[in-house]
Amino acid sequence: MILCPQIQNIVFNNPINFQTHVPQEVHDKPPLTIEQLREIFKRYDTDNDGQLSEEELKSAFRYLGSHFSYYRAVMARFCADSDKDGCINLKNDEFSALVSYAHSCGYKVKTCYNFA
Ligand SMILES: [Ca+2]
Ligand SMILES: [Ca+2]
Repeated sequence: MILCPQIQNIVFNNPINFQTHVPQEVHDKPPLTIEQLREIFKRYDTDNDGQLSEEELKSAFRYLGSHFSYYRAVMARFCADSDKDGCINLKNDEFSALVSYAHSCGYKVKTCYNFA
């Protein structure tokens, strides 16, 4: 490709750094609030039994952007499943404990750069 000298000058003196060029808005996303997390988890009770099963938890964490949704689902049950039935009850303290746990992970408004 032949460029006129003026263009060449611009191109070679202003290299674009693709490694560090991440759109600014990705960094500016605020973390999800407790209220937003509650709504998201409720949506993932897909069989509407008032409980979040392991599969439903994994799907919710995947939606939140977790690359380790299995681990997060295990940890969430460890922190929140107080009656140890394997599910998170959406109608009692288990749900609040789950939401606090997810909140502590600092998930942000959906981006593809969340590696939590
Ligand atoms: Ca369910
Ligand atoms: Ca339970």
